[in-house]
Amino acid sequence: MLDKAYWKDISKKIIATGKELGFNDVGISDTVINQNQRLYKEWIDAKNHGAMSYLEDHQDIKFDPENILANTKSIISVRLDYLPLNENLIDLINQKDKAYIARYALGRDYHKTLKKKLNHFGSLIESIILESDFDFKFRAITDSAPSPEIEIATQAGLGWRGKNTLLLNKNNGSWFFLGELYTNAPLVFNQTSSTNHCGSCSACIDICPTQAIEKPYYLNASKCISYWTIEHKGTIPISFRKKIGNRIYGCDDCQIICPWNKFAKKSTEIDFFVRHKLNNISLMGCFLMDNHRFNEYFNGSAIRRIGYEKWISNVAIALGNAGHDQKIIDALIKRSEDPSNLIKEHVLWAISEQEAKK
Ligand code: B12
Repeated sequence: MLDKAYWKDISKKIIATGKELGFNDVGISDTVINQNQRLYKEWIDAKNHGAMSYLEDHQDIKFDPENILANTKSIISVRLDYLPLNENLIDLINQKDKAYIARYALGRDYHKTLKKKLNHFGSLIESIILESDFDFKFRAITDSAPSPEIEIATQAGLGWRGKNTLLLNKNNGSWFFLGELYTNAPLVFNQTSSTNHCGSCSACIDICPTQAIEKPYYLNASKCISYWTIEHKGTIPISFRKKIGNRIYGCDDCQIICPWNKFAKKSTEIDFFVRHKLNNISLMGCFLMDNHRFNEYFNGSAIRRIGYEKWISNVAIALGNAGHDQKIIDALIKRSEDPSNLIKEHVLWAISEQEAKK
């Protein structure tokens, strides 16, 4: 029989192993994760999820770990920092001829990196426990199954839920991904939950270009630029197009402005290093890519998942928002008869925006 002292020792070894493996933080959460289930349901009922129907479908299963792994006894939560560079991001958002791409997507698709690292972590834990004859089972998750990742990370002591709804950490800000290992091992949980340090600050709420953070800790996803430029498949409503500015893939404003991100560290994970100078790329360069080049360029990147039509449509909106430039108008006109209705519609809007600035 393995006693509590054994699992306490193993838990410490697991945390140390995770950090050696390159995770920036590791904690262990209780399996009772349903405290916010009622709020989640209210959020869904109010239709904040837009067309992300999976969030609605998961509402009854997301908060019971048994749905992820039978006989779950603990959840290991990890943090992996992704910020590749120290840059003036406010400046970049204001350079209207440049594209702004969410910083999480400048390198390799994080799902691939985290999943691989988590599975490796799980197999290392297996070898630590091996001698005890315990039949260790685990399942690695990062955004890949219905898991309330921020709730779990909070309970594991990795930070607190910020007013922008993201997990914040006093020494590391919020530029990181979360992932979990659901396990059947009775590991020793973190006992001290982090205190909230948002105080009276409302910088994230005030800066959001679309007022998507309707109140502290409450984001209406169907107003979020990240939703419109990544998750939503069809036409972007006219009312959002100007507010999107030059953000062609995701949005980071609520992180850029967060005072705790002054303490964020640059990522050392090679997979997240910038590819193809995407941190500072011109909108025209993005617009002139053909389908083949798009697929080649974004091979292994999260950006490829939105597909070429959406990419060009997003870039067209940003070109419509750029300063008046005849070269932009000429390039847009060349695509104004595009066989894709999605592209055509956004291109025509962009032309009219550019013409109006003449
Ligand atoms: C769907 C989703 C989105 C949606 C909706 C985001 C949202 N805030 O709900 C969209 C597409 C908009 C999105 C955008 C982004 N996302 Co996202 N997203 C998710 C995903 C898959 C599910 C989140 C979810 O369930 N939302 C539904 C709502 C109801 O859940 P919620 O915000 O957790 O709501 C709770 C709180 O509001 C709380 N609550 C309500 N009232 C109160 C009051 C108080 C006082 C408190 C404390 C709490 C509280 O209760 C609710 C129920 O749990 C998670 C991964 C995961 N499986 O958890 C990643 C995740 C949250 N996203 C992530 C990232 C990186 C982003 C972006 C930064 C990407 C980008 N640059 O474009 C933006 C940030 C936008 C933002 N401010 O949230 C990371 C966040 C890491 C971190 N540091 O926290 C996650 C964890 C993915 C990961 N594995 O790393 N995302």
